[in-house]
Amino acid sequence: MASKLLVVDVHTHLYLPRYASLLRERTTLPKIITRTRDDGRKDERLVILKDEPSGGRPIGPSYVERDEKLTFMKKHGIDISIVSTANPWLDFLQPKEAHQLSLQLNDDLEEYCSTGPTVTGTSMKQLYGFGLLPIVSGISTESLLEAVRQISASSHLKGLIMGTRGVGKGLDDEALDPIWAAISEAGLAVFLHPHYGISKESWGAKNNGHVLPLALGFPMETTIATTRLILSGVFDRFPSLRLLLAHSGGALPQLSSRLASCIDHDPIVASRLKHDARFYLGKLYLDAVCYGPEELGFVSDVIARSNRYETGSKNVASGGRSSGSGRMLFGTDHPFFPPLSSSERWKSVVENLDAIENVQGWTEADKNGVKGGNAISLFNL
Ligand code: 5CU
Repeated sequence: MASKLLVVDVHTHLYLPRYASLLRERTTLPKIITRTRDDGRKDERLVILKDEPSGGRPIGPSYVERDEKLTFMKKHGIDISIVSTANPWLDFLQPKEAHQLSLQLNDDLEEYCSTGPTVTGTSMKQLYGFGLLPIVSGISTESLLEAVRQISASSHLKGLIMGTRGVGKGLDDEALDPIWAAISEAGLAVFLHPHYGISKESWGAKNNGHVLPLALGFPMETTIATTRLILSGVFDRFPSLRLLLAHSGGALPQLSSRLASCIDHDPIVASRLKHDARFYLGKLYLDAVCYGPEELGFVSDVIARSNRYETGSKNVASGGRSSGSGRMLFGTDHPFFPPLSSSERWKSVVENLDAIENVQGWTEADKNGVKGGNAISLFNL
């Protein structure tokens, strides 16, 4: 019962020291650069996205130091964090280096979590992690499977974080079938997270900083990658695959009926799928990083209605908003989007917790589930 009251952050990032050192050594993107300010002090900046305004964003200890993560958690009442390496993971490396580094970083992350503190009064740790696969172009299936086995054997790693490129052709590439099979069999969750956004030509010539790529490009990338997974039949072939989508699944919930209609009008695609596209949304898990109660309520409804779209189900009623909440999980996106002063509480935490609190039709138990109970069940903490 106590577990229902714990707050668990499933969307919280880090760069492990080994990874940060690699970024510091690099001269091409992604990289960490050091600038000397007017007052002579040195200042590190992280450049991970193409065409970043003002030479990247400040990067401080919050990206790397475990104590900073724990201080942030304490300040905001977060009991447990499932931490993951932030984008762009190993995407920019050659297969050999990606393979070696994935194994090292997974070991580093296991140690980061296992040697951390315990939640008072429980046997649960405060830190768990999502590991990394060396999922880059040219990698062998065996190297990917080796990383899946390693993560599975690491008791504090509860899944893995993955971008959308796959081994070069996206996640709907059949070459990944043995990986989906191994991940499903191991009972690991996959946290699907964007990095590339969509083509910068879409953003026009005005300087809008990071707003368009982050607010729209990131979620659209997740929307497209997940839709391609649905269309490829991955969820029919691997029905126990547990996929957690960043940023509440982007635009997919809003577009899911349109998607179903387009599939209906395309017999070749329709004949590939066992169910109406809307059914598959009920197989997903979505973080609750969308900052507004109305958006969370809507996403919850879309998950709740999914059972109506299972082939063969006749006149099944929607499960109701409450039932959709069971697949939604609180997150912060820390250490991205920091406040301007160090004494402030982070808006990304305050707004996402307030949003959960204010969803119409969610009971106290639903809200506690989204804040932490669902994560405790999903990751078997
Ligand atoms: O601010 C950003 O660029 C990001 C990012 O790159 N990754 C992420 O998870 N959140 C924000």
